Amino acid sequence: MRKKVILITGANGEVGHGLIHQLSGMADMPPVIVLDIRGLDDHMRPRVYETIVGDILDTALLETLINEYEIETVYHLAALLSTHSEFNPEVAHRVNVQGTVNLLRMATEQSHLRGQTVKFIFPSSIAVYGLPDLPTKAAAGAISEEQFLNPTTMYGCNKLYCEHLGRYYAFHYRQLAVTDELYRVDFRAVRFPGLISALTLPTGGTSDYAPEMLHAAAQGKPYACFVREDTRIPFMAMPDAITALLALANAPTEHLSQRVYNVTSFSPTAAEIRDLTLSTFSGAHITFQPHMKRQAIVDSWPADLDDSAARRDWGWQPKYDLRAAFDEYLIPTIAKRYG
Ligand code: AKB
Repeated sequence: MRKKVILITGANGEVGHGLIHQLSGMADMPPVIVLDIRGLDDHMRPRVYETIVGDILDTALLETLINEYEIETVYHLAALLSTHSEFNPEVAHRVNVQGTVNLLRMATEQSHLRGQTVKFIFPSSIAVYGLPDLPTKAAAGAISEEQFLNPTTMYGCNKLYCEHLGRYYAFHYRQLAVTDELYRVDFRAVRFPGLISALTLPTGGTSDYAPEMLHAAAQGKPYACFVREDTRIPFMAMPDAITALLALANAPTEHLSQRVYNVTSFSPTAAEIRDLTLSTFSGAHITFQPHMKRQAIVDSWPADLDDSAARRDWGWQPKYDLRAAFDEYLIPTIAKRYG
């Protein structure tokens, strides 16, 4: 008998840590195994059943995993983020797209082996959107899943294409084969806004200015924000992002009218984030020195998202609005973290 498990790829990132915390505290959950090229931070290891240091491009390794375990659900978090990806787009494509194909293929094979569909949960991103200019962005308001799908970054292109791949593997994989595919993957994706965690800092993203500003202030370090004060994109506190992943994973299939969902919480300007940061860390030294090329990326992302489909289909409801995110989660947790 192979052991039933949940697999998290890219588990040593900030979403991975949050997800492991949450899953390891839940009753009646299969144990978690993690796959990350960097391994897993020591303090997280007791929370998981096995840590595999490895690459999602290593198909032999993925094959070994499905022979050793019965994987019920895959949370495929491994990815190179938007800023990082622009420095080496082809590497990003390999990791973000080929890596996802490898995992989808593995999950399909696993579905056959266990005679039951494997759930495949995929964090997509606001980077799939591309608004042509600031007046259009201002006029567009909260945009729905089908609007402005013209990403300008390799990461955004990768995420959008992987959403299509997910739907393909879920509904059309090997559609011309002589024998019908009895078990395909159960693919579900959320398009995340920028995420802000009190415990970890992201690396290589373009929405990173918000968490960077706050973490720098908490440590008494000066921070030069790389976007203009009036820059507005949607954000979410990390606990809500984990709630969204788990709620989507647990939603009854018959409730899902689509496979890719927007989720969002609040849409502050960079100046509003600064003001809230200063209201606690009054001595913080925050300046604005826009990096024009990173600014252009953020300007192409929407100011707000329409997440009504997620609210309707699987009861999505963020716990934290902007004020609550700062007062009840970010400030107390971050203050404790840096003493
Ligand atoms: C990034 O900035 O690349 C990510 C994202 C918006 O998906 N945080």
